Amino acid sequence: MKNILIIGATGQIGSELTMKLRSIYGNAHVVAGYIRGAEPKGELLESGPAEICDVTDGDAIERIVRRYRIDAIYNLAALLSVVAESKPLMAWHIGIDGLIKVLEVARQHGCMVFTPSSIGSFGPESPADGTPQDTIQRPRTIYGVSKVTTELLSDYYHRKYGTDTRSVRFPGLISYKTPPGGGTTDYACDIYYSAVRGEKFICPIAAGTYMDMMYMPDALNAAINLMEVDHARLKHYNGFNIASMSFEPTQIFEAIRKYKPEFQMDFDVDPLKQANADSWPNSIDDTCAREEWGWKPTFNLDSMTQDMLTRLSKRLLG
Ligand code: AKB
Repeated sequence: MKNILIIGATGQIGSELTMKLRSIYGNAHVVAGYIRGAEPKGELLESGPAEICDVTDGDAIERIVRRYRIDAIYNLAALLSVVAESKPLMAWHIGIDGLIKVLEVARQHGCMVFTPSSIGSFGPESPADGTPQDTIQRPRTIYGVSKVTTELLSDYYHRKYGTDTRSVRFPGLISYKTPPGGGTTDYACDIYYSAVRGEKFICPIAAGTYMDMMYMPDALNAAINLMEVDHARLKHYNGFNIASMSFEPTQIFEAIRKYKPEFQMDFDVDPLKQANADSWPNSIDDTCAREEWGWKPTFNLDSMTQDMLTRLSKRLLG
């Protein structure tokens, strides 16, 4: 990767990935692609090039690829699982009509492409514990259907045209910088905001519901390390399971209580989020990612909690 385009650079992953890639590849070599209404601000805007880049506009993507001699695209444009369920056509349009535009430009210009998949690509028939890399994927949400399609379409371009497509199945991502919006796993981020603000947290996911989660620094390393690894080492290309921790609401609550003993939590279960969570794995098996490209997370629930509380306190309380 020499010149990189991030589509969706102002979103939860994009805002941090863009800055991290700029620190590795140089500010001028990483273009922040955004849509109107989600303009970059602050250091994201000031530290490097930024271009309007709607994922469904193939001509715009191609113009940017030519102008900056792009050879790698991180395609992060997507609606998260809960929003997608209320706007299925838009979820498909952004996720799949957009993806094929990106893949076509990549095919014509020889770019690598990274497009995230998710634990939401699994469904109730997938084995729930230690969900294997290659197993049944029959999700019941439009989000999951579009993520399985993302994996298949990316594999198709790889086999048919030799386009270098790669991806991971992200778990719920937790970050103190940009909050997620409209996902099933958002509670695991929101709970820290309540804890730092001294508010009682109302949890929308029932006690005992396990899901895979990951701290953002590990997620960024996964996206970058997979794209940097020698192609010859890979047997899978799209949809690598990656894991670092799996917990249920009471466990994250207790992890926070260790540092904030006064913190309180109650439950008000959201039926849609709960249905999604119930249909997703409790914990996935990431052996293939570890073996094929050396995936190794660095944070667990306790070290993430310490870091989140410290950094979020600084950000919110000064
Ligand atoms: C969501 O909850 O929609 C996402 C995901 C796990 O893909 N965070």
